[in-house]
Amino acid sequence: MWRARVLTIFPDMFPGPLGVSLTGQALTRGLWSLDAVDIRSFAEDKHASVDDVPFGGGPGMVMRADVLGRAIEAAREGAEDLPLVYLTPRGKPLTQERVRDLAEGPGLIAVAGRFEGIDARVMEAYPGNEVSLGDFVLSGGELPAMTLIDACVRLLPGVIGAEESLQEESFESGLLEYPHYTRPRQWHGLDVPEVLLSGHHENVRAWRHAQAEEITRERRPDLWERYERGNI
Ligand code: 9WO
Repeated sequence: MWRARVLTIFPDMFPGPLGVSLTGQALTRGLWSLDAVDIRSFAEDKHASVDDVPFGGGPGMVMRADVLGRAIEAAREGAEDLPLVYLTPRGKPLTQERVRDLAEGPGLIAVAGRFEGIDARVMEAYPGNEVSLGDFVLSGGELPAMTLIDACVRLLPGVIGAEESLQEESFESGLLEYPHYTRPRQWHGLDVPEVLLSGHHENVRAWRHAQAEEITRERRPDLWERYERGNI
């Protein structure tokens, strides 16, 4: 069974959105497991402190290396084979390729920091993959941890049906998604493109491909360049 462990000071945030729909059903069916490890339970002072003022001064608080270190040690127990992942805007941008690699492995241990950040010695003592979801700052690493886990779990065998897996392949062609339509055929004076009602599967396929190309060229020159280079 694929296993996710998340280190957080807010274990009540879990399973949260992972407990519903596709990922929630897969969790109930035992296709994967989730443990939220409460970092605060590894605090040893009477106030159960997990943070302290930054050495060198400056605003905010920093997550303590000793407390987080003990939490990581505990989370690794019986899970020595799981890669450690730090969710941070300083990390390598997450890609579908990395998601696939993680989904094919035994699971992951995600470290979800809070405050201004975590003591840098933690990453030295417990090396892992620093992963970013994008160039923005959140209030903590929990939502990125959930996002990463969601991306992995939907790829696990048996989680989604054949139809959706084909969708996956189409994304992995390197293009953005083509637009989707369903009933009603007319809505707010807007029609469904005629070709989709034609029943000509080859025309439908060609139209969707052209749409995916156009939208990728307009919105994501970076993806478009890579796609074009791959097609030379
Ligand atoms: C971990 C870490 C590792 C190396 C260098 C800096 C680091 N910061 C953290 C960390 O855990 N930061 C916390 C999480 C504290 C501040 C808010 N945090 C956070 C994570 N905000 N935004 C993210 C995030 C994560 C992934 N992708 C986009 C944003």
